[in-house]
Amino acid sequence: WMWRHSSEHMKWKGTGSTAHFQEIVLERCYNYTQLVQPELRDRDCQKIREAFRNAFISKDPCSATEEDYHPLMKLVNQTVPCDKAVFWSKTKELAHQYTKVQREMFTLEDTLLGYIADDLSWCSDAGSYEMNYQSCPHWKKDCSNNFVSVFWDLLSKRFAENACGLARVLLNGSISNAFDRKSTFGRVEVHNLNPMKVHTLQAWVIHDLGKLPSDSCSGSSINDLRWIIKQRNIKFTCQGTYSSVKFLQCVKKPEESSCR
Ligand code: DN4
Repeated sequence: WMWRHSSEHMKWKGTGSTAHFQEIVLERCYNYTQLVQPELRDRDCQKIREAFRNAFISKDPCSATEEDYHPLMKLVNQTVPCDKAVFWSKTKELAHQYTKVQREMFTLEDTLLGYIADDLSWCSDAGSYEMNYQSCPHWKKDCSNNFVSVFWDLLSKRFAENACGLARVLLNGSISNAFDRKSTFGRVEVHNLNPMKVHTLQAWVIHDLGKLPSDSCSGSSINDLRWIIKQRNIKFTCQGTYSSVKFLQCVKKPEESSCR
């Protein structure tokens, strides 16, 4: 047992599969399709759970490919209405608070597969019909083609490809590079917006209340983004404050002087 434990199960540097992964996937799927977005009520959650599992079970956890997830993607097949997609980078909590209030807007995690997988971890081992609950490959320290990273990259790519009309992105002005070319947003989503479908990318650069901003619409990282987007024939706009988001921040910190 000691040998199995150390050399077989703790071999990766990332957190292991989430306990009760299968049950959580099924429960989230039913919650989403029956209560959150009933227009997807005909999706088969048992099949979705099975296709998700089949994508990675008994496979080498460092050899994931997009094809592994194609059956799952095909089962779900969801589109987001035009003008409603919200991208984010280093602003996950705020972006989700925003779409929770603005119910018609969608981050990736407000689509079925993003909702199911949010904050979960999953992997197996070559030839094993079990999940590995001890450890999974860390995307930086072990391998980038692990099943979690490939899943989010594929989902992010599709989310961007399907966006239409006005697209929005919530960026973090309290860090030095609000736009980071190496983030999923900078590496995948920006390059997969379709100029035939998306006319404008609107950036909101939000900074923490009561702190001086570290980056802004006129900073060099946003200029990078502006340049990339214009190069792709999409209009770019940027604003440093956005009242709807400011109100959300003020709900959490009503004592802030800028909230009075
Ligand atoms: P970010 O705030 O830099 O990263 C968001 C989360 O994704 C963090 O927990 C990152 O982990 C993790 N992450 C980023 N890249 C990878 C990767 N290659 N493999 C595994 N985990 C990764 O923001 P971002 O710009 O990278 O990603 C946000 C955008 O991409 C959004 O517009 C979403 O549509 C989409 N997305 C969402 C998720 C999610 O909901 C994940 C990836 C992409 P760490 O840097 O803290 O270790 O979880």
